[in-house]
Amino acid sequence: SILIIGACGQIGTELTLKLREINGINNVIASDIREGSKELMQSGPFEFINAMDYHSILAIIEKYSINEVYLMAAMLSATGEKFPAKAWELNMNSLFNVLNIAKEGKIQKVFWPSSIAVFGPTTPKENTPQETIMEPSTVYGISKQTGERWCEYYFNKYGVDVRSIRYPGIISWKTNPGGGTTDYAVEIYHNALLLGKYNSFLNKETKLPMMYMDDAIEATIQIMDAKPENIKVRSSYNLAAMSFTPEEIAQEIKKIVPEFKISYHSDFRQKIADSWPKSIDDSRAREDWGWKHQFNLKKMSESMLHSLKIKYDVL
Ligand code: VAH
Repeated sequence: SILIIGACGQIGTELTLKLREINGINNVIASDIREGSKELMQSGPFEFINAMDYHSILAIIEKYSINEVYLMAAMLSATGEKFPAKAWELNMNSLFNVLNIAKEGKIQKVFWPSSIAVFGPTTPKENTPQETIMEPSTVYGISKQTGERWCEYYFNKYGVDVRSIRYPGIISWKTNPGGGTTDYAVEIYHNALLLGKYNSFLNKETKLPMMYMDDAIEATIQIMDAKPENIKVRSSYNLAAMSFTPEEIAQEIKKIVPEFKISYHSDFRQKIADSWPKSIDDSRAREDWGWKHQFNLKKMSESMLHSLKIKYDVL
Protein backbone atom coordinates (compact mmCIF):
# COMPACT_ATOMS: atom_id res chain seq x y z
CA SER A 1 0.00 0.00 0.00
CA ILE A 2 0.90 3.68 -0.40
CA LEU A 3 1.86 6.32 2.18
CA ILE A 4 1.71 10.04 1.42
CA ILE A 5 3.79 12.11 3.84
CA GLY A 6 2.62 15.74 3.72
CA ALA A 7 -0.85 14.71 2.54
CA CYS A 8 -2.39 18.00 3.75
CA GLY A 9 -0.24 20.19 1.50
CA GLN A 10 -1.20 21.70 -1.86
CA ILE A 11 -0.03 18.75 -3.97
CA GLY A 12 -0.34 16.11 -1.22
CA THR A 13 -4.07 16.72 -0.82
CA GLU A 14 -4.96 16.14 -4.46
CA LEU A 15 -2.41 13.36 -4.90
CA THR A 16 -4.01 11.49 -1.98
CA LEU A 17 -7.53 11.87 -3.41
CA LYS A 18 -6.43 10.72 -6.88
CA LEU A 19 -4.38 7.74 -5.58
CA ARG A 20 -7.39 6.66 -3.52
CA GLU A 21 -9.59 6.76 -6.64
CA ILE A 22 -7.10 4.53 -8.46
CA ASN A 23 -5.90 2.17 -5.69
CA GLY A 24 -8.84 2.03 -3.30
CA ILE A 25 -9.32 4.16 -0.19
CA ASN A 26 -7.79 1.77 2.34
CA ASN A 27 -4.63 1.15 0.27
CA VAL A 28 -3.61 4.81 0.52
CA ILE A 29 -2.59 6.18 3.94
CA ALA A 30 -2.52 9.96 4.34
CA SER A 31 -0.15 11.43 6.93
CA ASP A 32 0.89 14.90 8.02
CA ILE A 33 1.96 16.88 11.07
CA ARG A 34 -1.40 18.69 11.04
CA GLU A 35 -4.98 18.04 9.98
CA GLY A 36 -5.97 18.87 6.40
CA SER A 37 -9.10 19.89 4.51
CA LYS A 38 -12.42 18.29 5.44
CA GLU A 39 -12.53 16.53 2.06
CA LEU A 40 -9.10 15.00 2.65
CA MET A 41 -9.70 14.02 6.28
CA GLN A 42 -12.97 12.31 5.38
CA SER A 43 -11.51 10.51 2.35
CA GLY A 44 -9.78 7.62 4.16
CA PRO A 45 -7.15 6.55 6.75
CA PHE A 46 -5.05 9.35 8.27
CA GLU A 47 -2.06 9.24 10.66
CA PHE A 48 -0.25 12.11 12.36
CA ILE A 49 3.46 12.00 11.52
CA ASN A 50 6.62 14.01 12.04
CA ALA A 51 8.53 13.65 8.75
CA MET A 52 11.77 14.51 10.56
CA ASP A 53 11.34 11.59 12.99
CA TYR A 54 12.59 8.30 11.47
CA HIS A 55 10.70 6.10 13.94
CA SER A 56 7.45 7.98 13.43
CA ILE A 57 7.63 7.10 9.71
CA LEU A 58 8.79 3.51 10.25
CA ALA A 59 5.93 2.81 12.67
CA ILE A 60 3.35 3.74 10.03
CA ILE A 61 5.18 1.78 7.31
CA GLU A 62 5.07 -1.34 9.49
CA LYS A 63 1.50 -0.78 10.70
CA TYR A 64 0.08 -0.61 7.14
CA SER A 65 2.70 -2.72 5.22
CA ILE A 66 3.52 0.30 3.06
CA ASN A 67 5.58 -0.38 -0.06
CA GLU A 68 5.46 3.03 -1.80
CA VAL A 69 6.06 6.47 -0.24
CA TYR A 70 5.30 9.89 -1.75
CA LEU A 71 7.28 12.38 0.35
CA MET A 72 5.41 15.65 -0.21
CA ALA A 73 6.33 17.42 3.04
CA ALA A 74 8.57 20.49 2.63
CA MET A 75 8.86 24.16 3.47
CA LEU A 76 8.54 26.17 0.24
CA SER A 77 10.60 29.06 -1.11
CA ALA A 78 9.04 32.13 0.53
CA THR A 79 8.60 30.62 4.01
CA GLY A 80 12.03 29.00 3.70
CA GLU A 81 13.62 32.44 3.41
CA LYS A 82 11.98 33.44 6.69
CA PHE A 83 13.10 30.25 8.53
CA PRO A 84 16.23 29.00 6.67
CA ALA A 85 17.43 26.50 9.32
CA LYS A 86 13.95 24.99 9.73
CA ALA A 87 13.50 24.70 5.97
CA TRP A 88 16.83 22.89 5.59
CA GLU A 89 16.09 20.53 8.51
CA LEU A 90 12.59 19.60 7.33
CA ASN A 91 13.43 19.29 3.63
CA MET A 92 16.64 17.26 4.14
CA ASN A 93 15.95 15.14 7.24
CA SER A 94 12.61 13.95 5.88
CA LEU A 95 14.32 12.87 2.63
CA PHE A 96 17.16 11.04 4.43
CA ASN A 97 14.60 9.22 6.61
CA VAL A 98 12.68 7.91 3.60
CA LEU A 99 15.79 7.10 1.50
CA ASN A 100 17.29 5.14 4.42
CA ILE A 101 14.07 3.18 4.99
CA ALA A 102 14.12 2.31 1.27
CA LYS A 103 17.82 1.42 1.44
CA GLU A 104 16.96 -1.06 4.23
CA GLY A 105 14.44 -2.65 1.85
CA LYS A 106 11.40 -1.69 3.97
CA ILE A 107 9.74 0.11 1.02
CA GLN A 108 10.16 -0.55 -2.69
CA LYS A 109 9.53 2.81 -4.40
CA VAL A 110 9.80 6.50 -3.46
CA PHE A 111 8.53 9.70 -5.08
CA TRP A 112 10.23 12.93 -4.05
CA PRO A 113 9.34 16.33 -5.55
CA SER A 114 12.03 18.71 -6.71
CA SER A 115 11.34 22.14 -8.19
CA ILE A 116 12.42 24.68 -10.79
CA ALA A 117 13.76 26.42 -7.67
CA VAL A 118 16.93 24.29 -8.15
CA PHE A 119 17.84 26.77 -10.91
CA GLY A 120 19.42 30.11 -10.02
CA PRO A 121 20.31 33.52 -11.50
CA THR A 122 23.13 32.06 -13.68
CA THR A 123 20.91 29.36 -15.24
CA PRO A 124 19.81 30.02 -18.88
CA LYS A 125 16.35 31.57 -18.46
CA GLU A 126 14.52 30.37 -21.58
CA ASN A 127 14.02 26.67 -22.35
CA THR A 128 16.19 25.73 -19.36
CA PRO A 129 17.87 22.41 -20.24
CA GLN A 130 17.71 19.20 -18.18
CA GLU A 131 21.46 19.47 -17.49
CA THR A 132 22.68 23.01 -16.90
CA ILE A 133 24.33 25.32 -14.40
CA MET A 134 22.41 25.42 -11.12
CA GLU A 135 23.33 27.98 -8.45
CA PRO A 136 20.06 28.29 -6.48
CA SER A 137 19.83 31.37 -4.26
CA THR A 138 17.03 30.23 -1.93
CA VAL A 139 17.29 27.74 0.95
CA TYR A 140 14.40 25.87 -0.63
CA GLY A 141 16.26 25.66 -3.96
CA ILE A 142 19.51 24.61 -2.26
CA SER A 143 17.64 21.86 -0.35
CA LYS A 144 15.99 20.62 -3.55
CA GLN A 145 19.28 20.65 -5.49
CA THR A 146 21.03 18.74 -2.68
CA GLY A 147 18.11 16.36 -2.41
CA GLU A 148 18.41 15.57 -6.14
CA ARG A 149 22.10 14.70 -5.65
CA TRP A 150 21.19 12.35 -2.78
CA CYS A 151 18.38 10.67 -4.73
CA GLU A 152 20.76 9.91 -7.59
CA TYR A 153 23.41 8.70 -5.09
CA TYR A 154 20.99 6.32 -3.31
CA PHE A 155 19.84 4.96 -6.69
CA ASN A 156 23.38 4.38 -8.00
CA LYS A 157 24.92 3.13 -4.74
CA TYR A 158 22.04 1.27 -3.03
CA GLY A 159 19.59 0.63 -5.89
CA VAL A 160 16.86 2.71 -4.23
CA ASP A 161 14.05 3.22 -6.77
CA VAL A 162 13.40 6.92 -6.08
CA ARG A 163 11.82 9.06 -8.82
CA SER A 164 11.58 12.83 -8.95
CA ILE A 165 10.07 15.74 -10.90
CA ARG A 166 11.13 19.41 -10.89
CA TYR A 167 7.65 20.89 -10.52
CA PRO A 168 7.05 24.40 -11.86
CA GLY A 169 4.59 26.63 -9.99
CA ILE A 170 1.47 24.58 -9.37
CA ILE A 171 -1.98 26.15 -9.55
CA SER A 172 -4.99 24.59 -7.86
CA TRP A 173 -8.15 25.63 -6.04
CA LYS A 174 -8.76 22.87 -3.42
CA THR A 175 -6.19 24.06 -0.87
CA ASN A 176 -5.00 27.52 0.11
CA PRO A 177 -1.51 28.61 -0.99
CA GLY A 178 1.32 27.40 1.28
CA GLY A 179 4.23 29.82 1.37
CA GLY A 180 5.32 29.62 -2.27
CA THR A 181 6.49 32.42 -4.55
CA THR A 182 4.24 31.25 -7.38
CA ASP A 183 1.20 31.39 -5.10
CA TYR A 184 0.16 34.75 -6.58
CA ALA A 185 -1.22 32.66 -9.46
CA VAL A 186 -3.48 30.80 -7.01
CA GLU A 187 -4.59 33.78 -4.89
CA ILE A 188 -5.50 35.83 -7.97
CA TYR A 189 -8.37 33.52 -8.94
CA HIS A 190 -9.89 33.50 -5.44
CA ASN A 191 -9.62 37.30 -5.18
CA ALA A 192 -11.04 37.81 -8.68
CA LEU A 193 -14.28 36.18 -7.54
CA LEU A 194 -14.38 37.38 -3.94
CA LEU A 195 -13.05 40.95 -4.34
CA GLY A 196 -13.00 41.64 -8.09
CA LYS A 197 -9.36 42.78 -7.72
CA TYR A 198 -5.90 41.51 -6.84
CA ASN A 199 -2.68 43.20 -5.75
CA SER A 200 0.13 41.06 -7.21
CA PHE A 201 3.33 40.69 -5.16
CA LEU A 202 5.23 40.01 -8.42
CA ASN A 203 5.54 42.67 -11.13
CA LYS A 204 3.61 42.46 -14.39
CA GLU A 205 6.53 41.16 -16.50
CA THR A 206 7.49 38.29 -14.18
CA LYS A 207 7.24 35.26 -16.45
CA LEU A 208 7.41 31.89 -14.65
CA PRO A 209 6.91 28.23 -15.60
CA MET A 210 3.52 27.03 -14.32
CA MET A 211 1.28 23.96 -14.38
CA TYR A 212 -2.32 23.15 -13.47
CA MET A 213 -2.70 20.67 -10.60
CA ASP A 214 -4.44 18.08 -12.78
CA ASP A 215 -1.36 17.90 -15.02
CA ALA A 216 1.00 17.75 -12.03
CA ILE A 217 -0.91 14.83 -10.50
CA GLU A 218 -1.02 13.04 -13.87
CA ALA A 219 2.75 13.42 -14.29
CA THR A 220 3.43 12.19 -10.74
CA ILE A 221 1.39 9.02 -11.24
CA GLN A 222 2.86 8.53 -14.73
CA ILE A 223 6.48 8.66 -13.55
CA MET A 224 5.70 6.28 -10.69
CA ASP A 225 3.96 3.80 -13.02
CA ALA A 226 6.76 3.92 -15.62
CA LYS A 227 9.01 0.86 -16.04
CA PRO A 228 12.27 1.38 -14.07
CA GLU A 229 14.36 1.10 -17.25
CA ASN A 230 12.48 4.12 -18.70
CA ILE A 231 13.53 6.36 -15.81
CA LYS A 232 16.89 7.46 -17.19
CA VAL A 233 17.21 10.57 -15.01
CA ARG A 234 17.60 9.68 -11.33
CA SER A 235 18.25 13.20 -10.05
CA SER A 236 14.97 14.87 -11.15
CA TYR A 237 13.11 15.48 -14.41
CA ASN A 238 12.41 18.95 -15.79
CA LEU A 239 8.65 19.29 -16.26
CA ALA A 240 6.66 22.12 -17.80
CA ALA A 241 3.26 22.97 -19.24
CA MET A 242 3.09 26.75 -19.76
CA SER A 243 4.75 30.03 -18.77
CA PHE A 244 2.95 33.30 -18.13
CA THR A 245 3.19 36.68 -16.41
CA PRO A 246 0.75 38.20 -13.87
CA GLU A 247 -0.43 40.50 -16.68
CA GLU A 248 -1.27 37.54 -18.94
CA ILE A 249 -3.18 35.68 -16.24
CA ALA A 250 -5.11 38.88 -15.47
CA GLN A 251 -6.05 39.23 -19.17
CA GLU A 252 -7.36 35.65 -19.14
CA ILE A 253 -9.38 36.27 -15.96
CA LYS A 254 -10.90 39.47 -17.42
CA LYS A 255 -12.45 37.37 -20.22
CA ILE A 256 -14.55 35.65 -17.53
CA VAL A 257 -14.69 38.38 -14.84
CA PRO A 258 -14.81 41.56 -16.97
CA GLU A 259 -14.64 44.01 -14.05
CA PHE A 260 -11.50 42.35 -12.59
CA LYS A 261 -8.69 44.82 -11.74
CA ILE A 262 -5.04 43.92 -11.06
CA SER A 263 -2.45 46.12 -9.33
CA TYR A 264 1.25 45.44 -8.64
CA HIS A 265 3.31 45.83 -5.51
CA SER A 266 6.47 43.66 -5.49
CA ASP A 267 7.66 42.30 -2.15
CA PHE A 268 10.62 40.07 -1.08
CA ARG A 269 9.29 37.33 -3.32
CA GLN A 270 10.16 39.34 -6.45
CA LYS A 271 13.86 38.59 -5.89
CA ILE A 272 13.11 34.86 -5.57
CA ALA A 273 11.04 34.85 -8.77
CA ASP A 274 13.74 36.82 -10.65
CA SER A 275 16.26 34.06 -9.81
CA TRP A 276 14.17 31.38 -11.54
CA PRO A 277 13.84 30.47 -15.25
CA LYS A 278 11.09 31.82 -17.50
CA SER A 279 10.53 28.57 -19.41
CA ILE A 280 11.70 24.96 -19.12
CA ASP A 281 12.75 22.29 -21.67
CA ASP A 282 11.03 19.10 -20.51
CA SER A 283 11.73 17.02 -23.65
CA ARG A 284 13.51 14.31 -21.63
CA ALA A 285 10.35 13.60 -19.60
CA ARG A 286 8.33 13.50 -22.83
CA GLU A 287 10.84 11.09 -24.44
CA ASP A 288 11.53 8.82 -21.45
CA TRP A 289 8.05 8.25 -19.95
CA GLY A 290 5.55 9.88 -22.29
CA TRP A 291 4.80 13.09 -20.38
CA LYS A 292 2.27 15.38 -22.12
CA HIS A 293 0.47 18.34 -20.51
CA GLN A 294 -3.27 18.98 -21.12
CA PHE A 295 -3.89 22.45 -19.63
CA ASN A 296 -2.88 25.81 -21.10
CA LEU A 297 -3.59 29.19 -19.46
CA LYS A 298 -7.04 29.55 -21.06
CA LYS A 299 -8.23 26.05 -20.12
CA MET A 300 -6.79 26.34 -16.61
CA SER A 301 -8.45 29.73 -16.02
CA GLU A 302 -11.83 28.38 -17.14
CA SER A 303 -11.45 25.34 -14.87
CA MET A 304 -10.22 27.35 -11.85
CA LEU A 305 -12.98 29.96 -12.04
CA HIS A 306 -15.67 27.36 -12.71
CA SER A 307 -14.63 25.33 -9.64
CA LEU A 308 -14.20 28.41 -7.41
CA LYS A 309 -17.61 29.80 -8.41
CA ILE A 310 -19.14 26.57 -7.08
CA LYS A 311 -16.93 26.57 -3.96
CA TYR A 312 -17.86 30.19 -3.11
CA ASP A 313 -21.38 29.84 -4.44
CA VAL A 314 -21.04 32.94 -6.62
CA LEU A 315 -22.47 33.28 -10.13
C1 VAH B 1 7.28 27.81 -4.51
N1 VAH B 1 5.33 26.67 -5.42
O1 VAH B 1 6.84 28.83 -4.97
C2 VAH B 1 6.73 26.48 -5.04
C3 VAH B 1 7.50 26.01 -6.23
C4 VAH B 1 8.63 26.67 -8.37
C5 VAH B 1 7.74 27.10 -7.26
O2 VAH B 1 8.68 25.42 -5.85
O3 VAH B 1 8.15 27.81 -3.69
